[in-house]
Amino acid sequence: MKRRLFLTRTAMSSLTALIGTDIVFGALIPNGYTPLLLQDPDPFTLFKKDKDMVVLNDKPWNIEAKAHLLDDDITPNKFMFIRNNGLIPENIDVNTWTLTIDGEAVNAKKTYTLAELKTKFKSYTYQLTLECGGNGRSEFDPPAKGNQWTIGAVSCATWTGVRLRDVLEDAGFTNKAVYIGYHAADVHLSRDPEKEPISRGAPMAKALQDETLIAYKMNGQDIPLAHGYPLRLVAGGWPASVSGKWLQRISVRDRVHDGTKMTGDAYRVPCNPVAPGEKVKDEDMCIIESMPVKSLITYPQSGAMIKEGQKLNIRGHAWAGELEVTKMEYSIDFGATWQNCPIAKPKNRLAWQNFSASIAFPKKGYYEVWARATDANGTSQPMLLPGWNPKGYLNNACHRIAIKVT
Ligand SMILES: Nc1nc2c(c(=O)[nH]1)N[C@H]1C(S)=C(S)[C@@H](COP(=O)(O)O)O[C@H]1N2
Ligand SMILES: [Mo]
Repeated sequence: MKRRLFLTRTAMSSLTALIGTDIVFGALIPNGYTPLLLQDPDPFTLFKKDKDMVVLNDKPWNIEAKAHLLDDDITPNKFMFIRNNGLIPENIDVNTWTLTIDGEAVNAKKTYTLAELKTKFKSYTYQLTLECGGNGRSEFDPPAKGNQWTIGAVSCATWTGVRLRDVLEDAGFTNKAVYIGYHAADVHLSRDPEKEPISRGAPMAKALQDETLIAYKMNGQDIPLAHGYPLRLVAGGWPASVSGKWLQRISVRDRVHDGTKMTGDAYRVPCNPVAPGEKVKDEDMCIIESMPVKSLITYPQSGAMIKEGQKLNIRGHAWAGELEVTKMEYSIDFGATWQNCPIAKPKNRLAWQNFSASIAFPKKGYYEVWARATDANGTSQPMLLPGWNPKGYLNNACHRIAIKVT
């Protein structure tokens, strides 16, 4: 009798959350036995990801999409990349989960339960582009350390939650406020409770934007565990590292937030261009803010074949951090000439935009289709690689697919 009760109620419910469905005979699991799914975790089952997603690292979990998997207008969970700096929190209890607002620039710290957040404040839904600052890192030379993301560390889901601004105003902040910093429940790889895997933030101007949310739903449902259940900061258009998952505390700082991965080479790039491989002084590094203009051809998959005389229909998405994409072009001659193609308006500010084109090829053979977006400031994507930086951030080079006309 006793041996069957080793799993407490909370341990059982977090197991259930991890597996994503009821463990029907869970109460009968023998003492000391770990369910198979957890013995040898298969990330696709564990996180409900598509089998074509690519696992870059399992400690911590880092999983990316391929371009053609990102074809949906709104990215479903199964195609959404996972970027973890530490270990996913265990034993999440939504009944006791709270969010605390504290820091040098609040008069008094204030704590909200999940229920208070959801009932006290108006909720908003926005579709928001989240791209990892290191997306595209694999192409830099000399290579940069870190996950070798190709092009799949970007998503554009819908997020529902309350405005960070409304909560900060309710808590009350002083005119000393400069920056917010988040603190979360994930665990440092060393399991040292004194260390945070990551604690980043944003200047007050970004924190107070309409679209900056404390979200509790993704695509209309509870946020999946790997993406920050039960509460997450979402700051679209900025490096996704600003969007703190498993959010527990926000500090309103009287200085630029100095949490883990706010300093040194982390999420910072040389303020001015440097030669590849060059050492950059700390004071010459700048924090990444709005992400650069970029686009992806999500249909067809690279390597597609068409018959001579047929037209090729392509489609994809383009985004530009805080800005809108105002021009979209494609090239079939390795960037020698470019043709305009239609680009749709975003669903809301900070959402990616859809483009499509119908392309005719002059004769049989091998081609590449390159796509290039231009933002409202007139800045276009570089054809091959942007400026090198020590950690390989901000690669917004044109996406390219191979096509064979037979
Ligand atoms: N608490 C916490 N928040 C986090 C991270 C993390 O490791 N821990 N990773 C950040 C980084 S670097 C990125 S790119 C995004 C990834 O979000 P996703 O896994 O939901 O796609 O989450 C950000 N928020
Ligand atoms: Mo990231």
